[in-house]
Amino acid sequence: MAGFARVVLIGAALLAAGPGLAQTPQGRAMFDRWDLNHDGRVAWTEAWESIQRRFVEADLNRSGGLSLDEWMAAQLPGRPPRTDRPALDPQRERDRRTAMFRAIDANRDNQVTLEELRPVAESWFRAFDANGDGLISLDEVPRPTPRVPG
Ligand SMILES: [Ca+2]
Ligand SMILES: [Ca+2]
Ligand SMILES: [Ca+2]
Repeated sequence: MAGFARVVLIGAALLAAGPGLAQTPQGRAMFDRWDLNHDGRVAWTEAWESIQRRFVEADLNRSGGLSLDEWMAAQLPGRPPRTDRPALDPQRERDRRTAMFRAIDANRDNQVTLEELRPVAESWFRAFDANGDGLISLDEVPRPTPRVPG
Protein backbone atom coordinates (compact mmCIF):
# COMPACT_ATOMS: atom_id res chain seq x y z
CA MET A 1 0.00 0.00 0.00
CA ALA A 2 1.23 3.43 -0.85
CA GLY A 3 0.72 5.03 2.53
CA PHE A 4 -0.34 8.59 2.87
CA ALA A 5 2.57 9.48 5.08
CA ARG A 6 4.92 7.89 2.60
CA VAL A 7 3.64 10.19 -0.11
CA VAL A 8 4.15 13.13 2.16
CA LEU A 9 7.61 11.98 3.12
CA ILE A 10 8.62 11.37 -0.46
CA GLY A 11 7.46 14.85 -1.30
CA ALA A 12 9.33 16.33 1.60
CA ALA A 13 12.45 14.36 0.79
CA LEU A 14 12.36 15.47 -2.81
CA LEU A 15 11.84 19.06 -1.77
CA ALA A 16 14.71 18.84 0.67
CA ALA A 17 16.88 17.62 -2.19
CA GLY A 18 16.33 20.90 -4.00
CA PRO A 19 15.12 21.70 -7.48
CA GLY A 20 16.21 19.60 -10.38
CA LEU A 21 15.15 18.52 -13.81
CA ALA A 22 15.86 14.83 -14.12
CA GLN A 23 13.11 12.27 -13.96
CA THR A 24 14.19 9.84 -11.31
CA PRO A 25 12.00 6.77 -10.68
CA GLN A 26 11.08 8.21 -7.30
CA GLY A 27 10.15 11.60 -8.66
CA ARG A 28 8.24 10.08 -11.53
CA ALA A 29 6.32 7.69 -9.28
CA MET A 30 5.31 10.52 -6.98
CA PHE A 31 4.23 12.62 -9.90
CA ASP A 32 2.12 9.84 -11.40
CA ARG A 33 0.36 9.28 -8.10
CA TRP A 34 -0.58 12.94 -7.91
CA ASP A 35 -1.54 13.46 -11.55
CA LEU A 36 -4.99 11.95 -11.19
CA ASN A 37 -6.26 12.86 -14.67
CA HIS A 38 -2.94 11.96 -16.31
CA ASP A 39 -2.60 15.19 -18.26
CA GLY A 40 1.05 15.53 -17.31
CA ARG A 41 0.46 18.32 -14.80
CA VAL A 42 -0.58 18.29 -11.16
CA ALA A 43 -3.05 20.95 -10.08
CA TRP A 44 -3.49 21.76 -6.39
CA THR A 45 -6.92 20.09 -6.46
CA GLU A 46 -5.27 16.87 -7.64
CA ALA A 47 -2.51 17.06 -5.07
CA TRP A 48 -4.95 17.71 -2.24
CA GLU A 49 -7.29 14.96 -3.42
CA SER A 50 -4.36 12.53 -3.46
CA ILE A 51 -3.31 13.57 0.01
CA GLN A 52 -6.85 13.21 1.36
CA ARG A 53 -7.12 9.70 -0.08
CA ARG A 54 -3.87 8.63 1.54
CA PHE A 55 -4.95 10.21 4.77
CA VAL A 56 -8.18 8.20 4.86
CA GLU A 57 -6.25 5.01 4.12
CA ALA A 58 -3.83 5.75 6.93
CA ASP A 59 -6.55 6.66 9.45
CA LEU A 60 -7.13 3.07 10.45
CA ASN A 61 -9.54 3.76 13.31
CA ARG A 62 -11.41 6.44 11.33
CA SER A 63 -10.91 9.01 14.05
CA GLY A 64 -10.36 11.83 11.58
CA GLY A 65 -6.80 12.23 12.75
CA LEU A 66 -3.64 10.22 12.51
CA SER A 67 -1.97 9.10 15.69
CA LEU A 68 1.77 8.76 15.72
CA ASP A 69 1.29 4.99 15.47
CA GLU A 70 -0.88 5.35 12.39
CA TRP A 71 1.55 7.85 10.92
CA MET A 72 4.46 5.46 11.40
CA ALA A 73 2.54 2.35 10.37
CA ALA A 74 1.34 3.94 7.15
CA GLN A 75 4.80 4.30 5.78
CA LEU A 76 6.69 1.29 7.06
CA PRO A 77 5.37 -1.25 4.54
CA GLY A 78 6.12 -0.90 0.88
CA ARG A 79 8.91 1.59 0.98
CA PRO A 80 10.18 2.27 -2.50
CA PRO A 81 13.07 -0.06 -3.26
CA ARG A 82 16.35 1.77 -3.28
CA THR A 83 19.13 0.02 -5.08
CA ASP A 84 21.29 3.06 -5.61
CA ARG A 85 22.25 3.59 -2.00
CA PRO A 86 22.41 1.71 1.29
CA ALA A 87 19.29 1.50 3.40
CA LEU A 88 18.75 4.43 5.70
CA ASP A 89 19.46 3.93 9.37
CA PRO A 90 16.06 2.79 10.70
CA GLN A 91 16.41 4.75 13.92
CA ARG A 92 17.24 7.93 12.04
CA GLU A 93 14.26 7.31 9.78
CA ARG A 94 11.96 6.92 12.78
CA ASP A 95 13.36 10.07 14.35
CA ARG A 96 12.84 11.98 11.13
CA ARG A 97 9.26 10.79 10.75
CA THR A 98 8.48 11.54 14.37
CA ALA A 99 9.88 15.04 14.00
CA MET A 100 7.73 15.62 10.95
CA PHE A 101 4.65 14.38 12.81
CA ARG A 102 5.37 16.75 15.69
CA ALA A 103 5.90 19.63 13.31
CA ILE A 104 2.56 19.11 11.54
CA ASP A 105 0.61 18.52 14.79
CA ALA A 106 0.10 22.22 15.38
CA ASN A 107 -2.19 21.94 18.41
CA ARG A 108 -0.03 19.24 20.04
CA ASP A 109 -2.86 16.79 20.68
CA ASN A 110 -0.88 13.91 19.17
CA GLN A 111 -3.24 13.70 16.21
CA VAL A 112 -2.45 15.03 12.77
CA THR A 113 -5.64 16.16 11.06
CA LEU A 114 -6.29 17.21 7.49
CA GLU A 115 -6.78 20.75 8.76
CA GLU A 116 -3.28 20.71 10.20
CA LEU A 117 -1.87 19.09 7.14
CA ARG A 118 -3.39 21.40 4.57
CA PRO A 119 -1.20 24.48 5.12
CA VAL A 120 1.88 22.28 5.12
CA ALA A 121 0.80 20.58 1.91
CA GLU A 122 0.03 23.94 0.33
CA SER A 123 3.49 25.22 1.10
CA TRP A 124 4.99 22.06 -0.40
CA PHE A 125 2.87 22.54 -3.49
CA ARG A 126 3.97 26.14 -3.88
CA ALA A 127 7.58 25.10 -3.44
CA PHE A 128 7.24 22.52 -6.20
CA ASP A 129 5.51 24.97 -8.53
CA ALA A 130 8.69 26.69 -9.60
CA ASN A 131 7.12 28.95 -12.24
CA GLY A 132 4.10 29.82 -10.11
CA ASP A 133 1.46 28.89 -12.67
CA GLY A 134 -0.53 26.82 -10.18
CA LEU A 135 0.41 23.55 -11.85
CA ILE A 136 3.31 21.23 -11.16
CA SER A 137 4.77 19.90 -14.34
CA LEU A 138 7.18 17.01 -14.44
CA ASP A 139 10.17 19.23 -15.03
CA GLU A 140 9.38 21.02 -11.79
CA VAL A 141 9.69 17.84 -9.74
CA PRO A 142 12.99 17.96 -7.89
CA ARG A 143 15.46 15.15 -8.15
CA PRO A 144 17.52 13.83 -5.30
CA THR A 145 20.98 15.26 -5.14
CA PRO A 146 23.44 12.91 -6.85
CA ARG A 147 25.51 11.03 -4.35
CA VAL A 148 29.20 10.51 -4.56
CA PRO A 149 29.78 6.74 -4.43
CA GLY A 150 31.49 5.42 -1.33
CA1 LIG B 1 -3.37 16.46 -13.86
CA1 LIG C 1 -3.36 17.89 16.16
CA1 LIG D 1 4.18 25.12 -12.47
